[in-house]
Amino acid sequence: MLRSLVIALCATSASAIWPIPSTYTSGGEVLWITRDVAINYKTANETTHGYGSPSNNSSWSSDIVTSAVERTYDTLFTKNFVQWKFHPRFSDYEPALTSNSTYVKSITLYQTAADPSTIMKPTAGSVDESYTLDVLASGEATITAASSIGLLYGLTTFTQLFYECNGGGVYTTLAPVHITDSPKFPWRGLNIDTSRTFKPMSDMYAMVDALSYNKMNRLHWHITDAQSWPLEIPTMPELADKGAYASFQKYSPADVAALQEYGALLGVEVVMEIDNPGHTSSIAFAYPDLIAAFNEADWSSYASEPPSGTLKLNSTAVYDFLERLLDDLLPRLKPLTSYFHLGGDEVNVNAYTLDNTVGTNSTAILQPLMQKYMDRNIQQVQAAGLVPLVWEEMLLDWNLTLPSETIVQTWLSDESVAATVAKGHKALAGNYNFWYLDCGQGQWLDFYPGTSSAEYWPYADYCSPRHNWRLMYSYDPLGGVPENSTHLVLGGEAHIWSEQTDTVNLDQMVWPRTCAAGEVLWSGAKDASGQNRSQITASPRLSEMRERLVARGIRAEPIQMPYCARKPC
Ligand code: CP6
Repeated sequence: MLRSLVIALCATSASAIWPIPSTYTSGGEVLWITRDVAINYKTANETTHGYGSPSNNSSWSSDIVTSAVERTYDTLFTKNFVQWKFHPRFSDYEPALTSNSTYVKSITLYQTAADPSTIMKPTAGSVDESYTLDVLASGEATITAASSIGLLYGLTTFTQLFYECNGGGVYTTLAPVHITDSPKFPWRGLNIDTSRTFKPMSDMYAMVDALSYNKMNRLHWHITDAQSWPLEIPTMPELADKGAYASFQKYSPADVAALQEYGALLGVEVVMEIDNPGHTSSIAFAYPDLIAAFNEADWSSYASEPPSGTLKLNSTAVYDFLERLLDDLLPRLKPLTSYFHLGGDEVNVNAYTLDNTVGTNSTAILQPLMQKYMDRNIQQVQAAGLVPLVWEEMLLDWNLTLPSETIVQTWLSDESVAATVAKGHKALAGNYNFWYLDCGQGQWLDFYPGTSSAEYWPYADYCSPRHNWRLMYSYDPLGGVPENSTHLVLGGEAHIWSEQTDTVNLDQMVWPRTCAAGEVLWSGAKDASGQNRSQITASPRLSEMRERLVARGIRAEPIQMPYCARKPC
């Protein structure tokens, strides 16, 4: 009696799937699993591919499944260590491996439809990411999905059912398991800033890994900004030669392409942003004539962050520059993405008083010039076959007319998502009061000559305190959006603006807090009964997710003491 109660408790607390699936039932039977388990891949036309001999067609979809299968073995047997299971407080139940133990006999992957040709650039909504997962007590496991991405997600969930045993071996106590699962939102992203601080490519790959563990599918790469230009543009080598922080802190075309490919295999589309016309003063190191109001001393009159500087708004030289830049970049990105982010945030009209092609801060004069400027950029992005994104200011503050397919990324207020969809546009959520990971890092402006009263500068106040996972978890991208417009909310992104985040603290700054955003985006902010999801039941699951991330090489910070992580304290 006591023992079955303990097992039941253990089974409940161990069903720590993150993000939580749409439906989930489990039992209390033990199954062990070894590297000998066969994983078979059956496609719609009934071809069976055994692991190790995947289809001889070289289509991407079988590469997605093949690499997912390889990672599944690796994860289950070498990256599955949960530290607190070794504490006496949790030694209540560990199954004994005996000669009668039941093993997982086979894992069969059924793909019920052919992958769309866009599978490697999963345009929001175009790839069916759903899956069902069954693990029978007899040891047969099946994952069924319409796409190879669904199979990948099913395998990701499968690995989360298993634990490394204190005495050796890998087991689940949850059989039989039945899961059906599909995402609430098609766009589930992280925005990473590599201009304020450089991130080595190994960090970028690690972010893709961690996103994939959370069934997140977009890495928004805010690659350039005012402080440095680390992106190599072969037709304009001076941009990065002069604009990068250091010659060894640049991203080559091969780096970009390799990250795109790596992401595509893990279901993560890399979406690149070249922020402009604001946030561009790093261009002045190579092309000073294109930039107005680049002023380190009096930056605060012209920008929300030093150094100020903006691409001139009414300049044929700037137009030529933008055309060359996008001509170089977009065709290279196109094979593995459907999107390009054109920025447009935080443009300070006062910068244009120092722009010799404009010479005024009158919005009546600036607005049509901004429309023309953005029209040119958007047309080039669309001509390259990509869907443009812009920050919300272009629509909601500048009141630009944008093609209907343009995706508007909101960040400024609780009303921004509703205001965007009210104008008929698709929106991304990510209010800075909830999903900015950099808030609460304190003052960093002391070195700027224009910041004469750094002690009192209120910057820290409009982005503080630090947003813990619970606050992030309480954010609903659909807040304030009328029922008949929710389809326009594609999802959202957490943001790691990186003034004070580099390779040393990146993992801790992003994980596991971004898991909270990931669950909101995959599972929805509300549970099946329409209530906000409980942080109390999420907490032990997130603690386990954090353990998994650490086991898989991500230095995610703890959200709880091991003593309390699996049971209430
Ligand atoms: N850089 C860029 C930033 C921010 C934005 N864009 C930002 C603004 C306010 C806060 C944090 C970050 N650092 N390019 C806003 C989209 Cl609180």
